Amino acid sequence: MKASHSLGLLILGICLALAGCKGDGTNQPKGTGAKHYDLKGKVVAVDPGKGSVTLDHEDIPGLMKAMKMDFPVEDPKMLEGLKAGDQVQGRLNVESGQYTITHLEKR
Ligand SMILES: [Cu+2]
Repeated sequence: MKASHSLGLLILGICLALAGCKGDGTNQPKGTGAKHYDLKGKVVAVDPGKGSVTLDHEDIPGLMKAMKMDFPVEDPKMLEGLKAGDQVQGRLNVESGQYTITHLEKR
């Protein structure tokens, strides 16, 4: 009696787990669609408080032409030691239309 009752709960549990799995199928797993680009340009302005940098960047093949624009950086610490006029290169992560610089260094 007791054993069969436990078995019933176990089967119920499996059904709930399967239903949960099906529901997750509608959600995109995090990280899909992210693209990475090499970035080269000149620092126009640095804003460590906001965690962003304004770059006069060169062409980014497959993404955009050369232009001057703001980029948020992954970690404001990346901006330490950088100032207007520095030639830099780095890595740009693009996900869901959101740009984030994940790597930045002087060149
Ligand atoms: Cu741009």
